[in-house]
Amino acid sequence: MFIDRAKIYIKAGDGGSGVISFRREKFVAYGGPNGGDGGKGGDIIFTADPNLKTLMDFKYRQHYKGENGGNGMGSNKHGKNGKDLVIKVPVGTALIDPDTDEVLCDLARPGQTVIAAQGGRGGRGNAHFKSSVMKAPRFAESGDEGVERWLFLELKLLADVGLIGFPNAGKSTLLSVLTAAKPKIANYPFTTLTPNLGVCSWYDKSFVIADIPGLIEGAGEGAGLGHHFLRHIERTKLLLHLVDVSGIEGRDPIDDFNKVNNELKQYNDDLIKKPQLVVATKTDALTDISVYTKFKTAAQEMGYKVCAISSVTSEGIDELKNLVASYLDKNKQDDLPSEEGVDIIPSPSQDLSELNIEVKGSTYKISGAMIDRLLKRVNLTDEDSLRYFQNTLLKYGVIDKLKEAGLKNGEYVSVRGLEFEYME
Ligand SMILES: Nc1nc2c(ncn2[C@@H]2O[C@H](COP(=O)(O)OP(=O)(O)OP(=O)(O)O)[C@@H](O)[C@H]2O)c(=O)[nH]1
Ligand SMILES: [Mg+2]
Repeated sequence: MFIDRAKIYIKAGDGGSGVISFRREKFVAYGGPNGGDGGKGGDIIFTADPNLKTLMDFKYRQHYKGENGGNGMGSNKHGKNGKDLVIKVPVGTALIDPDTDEVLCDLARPGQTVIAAQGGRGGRGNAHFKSSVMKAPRFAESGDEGVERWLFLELKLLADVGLIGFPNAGKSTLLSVLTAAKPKIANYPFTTLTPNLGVCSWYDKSFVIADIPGLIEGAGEGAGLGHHFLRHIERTKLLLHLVDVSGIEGRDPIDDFNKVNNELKQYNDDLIKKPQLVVATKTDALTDISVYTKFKTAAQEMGYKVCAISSVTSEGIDELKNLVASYLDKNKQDDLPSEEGVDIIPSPSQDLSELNIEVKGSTYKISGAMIDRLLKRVNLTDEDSLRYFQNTLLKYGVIDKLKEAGLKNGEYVSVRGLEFEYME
């Protein structure tokens, strides 16, 4: 299993502010409040897209932000809601909390969608705060801030294509030509000891290729590097079977081809049934063209399609990419059911019941997530706003908790540096 990772920062849009406004009409001396609400901030949404293969895009861009909601307007007009930001990720991407390593969501199915950060609620306009005691509220709420957080995106890469063949057939060289991978290449057998992976991009398609160690006769009994590494290509959709046809090493390509297939069969029956495209390699160094033509005819007679390439001159490379891309396109796996409905990841540190009270003499300092949220909505220098703030503290039981902590008439409550005298 190979893992592709990226760390990104997401911030949902802030809610728009509610507005303070009063009706102004001919013959109506004191019109009532008609300030509209702010719009909601845009969410950050992830969706699993089967056309994407890697997290490459996220290496270049790290910050993602949802649109802010518009402010409310007079005449009870609601502010515009911020646009959601939809981020497409490959199927199989997990969203992980970098602080706790907790998997927040595993986008395993095509089309699966999750809201990873919710946009802030729009603030309410002053039309909401009209009551029998407050006929003309000169107060409106600010919008809530959108959720922001860091996320790890993690994708377990599964190769679409596996490269097989004898040692020195040119597998790692071909991987280095088709992809940005830089595997070790050398003119001795078993250069590759552990699988290498690369992503080949070809026009609007991309596919993952696995280069594995070479196979020799008797690998099933432990010859060479054995054959346990074949598990890395068990889930590929296509095998490229590389055969050196240059004749430089004096080998018989047909014999090499059959021996490798024999080892696949011994490993398991499914592997030999996997579709193979035969790739004749090192055509730039052909010593005897009849070696190649004989091999080609033999492979074709066995029912294989043969493609000839040189990783040195690039001859046949584009044709090979076309063949692989169109094969994968025709054999797309549509069998995974897609998922409907949208999940929501709870926002971090949103325990609104959290309340800290610190007592210093006759001053009770309060703080916590709920107080922070409330403070963002109000303007403490405005009398109506202040009254709303105090009522909310009462409504949510903050005053009761302060009393439990010992608060008495005439003592002080302190919030972010502002002090109020408490009067029952
Ligand atoms: N002339 C020529 N040489 C090539 C070509 N492709 C690979 N080679 C050479 O063949 C040798 C083996 O190449 P590798 O890519 O390491 O072969 P491999 O199949 O990965 O070998 P193992 O990892 O040992 O199984 C190296 O010396 C390469 O430079 C080619 O198209 N033309
Ligand atoms: Mg190699």
